[in-house]
Amino acid sequence: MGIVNPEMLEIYDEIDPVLLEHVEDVLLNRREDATERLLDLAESFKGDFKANEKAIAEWRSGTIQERLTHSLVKGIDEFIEIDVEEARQAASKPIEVIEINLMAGMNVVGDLFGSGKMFLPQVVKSARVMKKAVAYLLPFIEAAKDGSTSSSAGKVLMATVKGDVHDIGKNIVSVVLACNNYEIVDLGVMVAPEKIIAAAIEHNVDVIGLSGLITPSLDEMVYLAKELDKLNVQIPIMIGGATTSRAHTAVKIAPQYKATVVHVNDASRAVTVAGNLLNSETKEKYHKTFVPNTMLFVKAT
Ligand code: B12
Repeated sequence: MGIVNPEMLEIYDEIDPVLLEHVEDVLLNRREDATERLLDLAESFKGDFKANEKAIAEWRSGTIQERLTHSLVKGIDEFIEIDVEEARQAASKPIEVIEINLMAGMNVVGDLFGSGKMFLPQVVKSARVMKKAVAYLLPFIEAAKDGSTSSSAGKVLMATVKGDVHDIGKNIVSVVLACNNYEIVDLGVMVAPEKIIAAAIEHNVDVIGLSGLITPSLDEMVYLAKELDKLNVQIPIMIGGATTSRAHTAVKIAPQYKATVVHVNDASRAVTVAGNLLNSETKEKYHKTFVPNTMLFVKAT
């Protein structure tokens, strides 16, 4: 038995096959000379800065997407700002770097995590790199804001639902909305339904934005919709986050609530959807597109 520092763990599939064989020989007691062989091999790693430099040079020579994905998967923050800047210069809008490049990298992290090839502490490192990348982009997203309107476009409550700690997506949506003159009431993560309801009423918000990335969050959203309905609240809801879906929103959440519930795929769409929800004509249209019997729901555009 051994206790390891999981932050230092390699992704199993990516361990050098020769090293892996030598280590497994020891751990699984596969050969008589396993220890000596591993010690011999260890000598070749000693002070091997050149090999390290070579490895860095190798992944640094990849495409911008490959480099960003590598940094996210490995939790390396050393080059993230340089690469994000390069991606930003190539993109037509700074938000695209998040929506296209960084999301692609996080999806690889998600897949590796989902298939047991990455562990939680490694994903925490990835999340830190993602946050650093987003923080770098924020001033640019803000600068891209249309300065023509200064009055508030509306008030949006944002919260990650009870039991769920994921906040990267929620924070991005909050920033994007704020850059478009929405006033944001951010309640943070793991927010109890009672707190969301009380804050929505107290701040008299125009839209409630709920984020959820784990399966139990879906039930939380259904529960919250029911509770809001019981209180006869009429504030439209935007649903977002990796595990939420158009189908779940239409079939499970929307029927619980008399006001409009819209599923929003990504941060860039949140602005248009919030705008449409505040416009009486388009709001009505969203509401009517949900037909319970046919389970039809038109995706937010
Ligand atoms: C980073 C991460 C973490 C970090 C979170 C750090 C943080 N501060 O957020 C840490 C390591 C803490 C973590 C923990 C866990 N995680 Co996690 N995590 C992820 C990962 C890899 C990326 C999530 C992310 O940030 N993506 C990037 C952001 C930008 O994307 P996003 O959130 O989807 O947001 C975008 C849109 O969805 C939308 N959006 C999001 N919210 C909202 C809200 C509104 C209103 C609107 C309009 C739009 C909107 O806009 C955003 C930008 O476009 C995902 C895998 C994945 N690919 O999603 C797993 C994942 C979500 N995690 C998962 C799991 C299982 C867990 C744990 C339960 C693991 C464990 N065993 O403990 C815990 C959860 C603990 C808890 N109680 O919540 C699973 C969930 C599976 C499921 N169906 O339940 C996933 C899918 C991984 C997997 N494939 O298994 N995780």
